Amino acid sequence: ARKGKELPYDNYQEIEEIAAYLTDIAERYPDRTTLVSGADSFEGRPVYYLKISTTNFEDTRKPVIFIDGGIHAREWISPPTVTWAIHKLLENVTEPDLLERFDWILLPVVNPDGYKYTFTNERMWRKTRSTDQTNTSITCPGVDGNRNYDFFWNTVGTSSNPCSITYAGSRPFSEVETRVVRSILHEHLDRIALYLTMHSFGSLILYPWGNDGSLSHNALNLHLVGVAIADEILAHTLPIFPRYVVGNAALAIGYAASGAAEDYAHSIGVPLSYTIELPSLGQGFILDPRYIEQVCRETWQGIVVGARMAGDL
Ligand code: ING
Ligand code: ZN
Repeated sequence: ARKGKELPYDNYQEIEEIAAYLTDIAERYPDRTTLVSGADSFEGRPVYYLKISTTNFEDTRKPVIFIDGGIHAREWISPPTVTWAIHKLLENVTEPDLLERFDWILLPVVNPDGYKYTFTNERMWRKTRSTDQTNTSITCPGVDGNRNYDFFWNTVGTSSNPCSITYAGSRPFSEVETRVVRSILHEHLDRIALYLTMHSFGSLILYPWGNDGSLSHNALNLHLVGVAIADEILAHTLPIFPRYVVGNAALAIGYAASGAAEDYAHSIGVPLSYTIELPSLGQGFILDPRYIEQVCRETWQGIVVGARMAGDL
């Protein structure tokens, strides 16, 4: 294929650049990709995801690997790890087995409005940018996307106050952006083998249940695959980065929270479902752009191992 638009990995990727990249990729790889806008965001931006399949996505029975990013606006290292996966599956294929064995769904930015807002207005914005009738205070827009899923919704680690950064929303799936993820999960539920939702920060691989610290029926496999991903990342990381810790979400991160994507996906039947907290270097959500490519590379190596194990279970 001709060389197309390239996304920066030495600087953070703007929402318009990601959209242009996805459009260009879909044009350059028409027989392997389908670009879908799951919906328009609250402010009218497309919530894009790319389906990748070497056969026909709709009539194969291959297991699906689903990865999303950018649900939390300020966690800027998350979207490039998803666009890097697209790059590695289409433009720089070093693991052809992953293309043959699996279909892929890659959604780099779940929350494009919030993401945009962190570039233009407020670097530390976390939530969506929606307002509604119940969210009376127009001064406090936005819902925490990772508290908005329908799993013990608004019961722990959440707030009913629209001005809180962990506002759960007026009801489960009040946000059009989380409804896009819900639709993908349900549409392909019978074959999603692995779901990863990319966050920062903390160098953690978290698995259910995040709402109460209890373990699921599949906890042994969740832990086993999580440790394998962490070991692979460790083998490819730099010594300056912290070592990944793998564990139950509530216990490993130190607080319980309901309505998270990872818990919801597992509760409806996705066997392997994780929140990945990407690394930072002591400045929280701010990671020097010189490390973006390194984090993308090591995270991809972890995804490779996770996918292969998911396919073998
Ligand atoms: N961390 C996640 C959050 O939404 C999490 C951690 C995930 C807690 C799942 C509980 C369940 O708070 C970040 N960085 O957003
Ligand atoms: Zn987050």
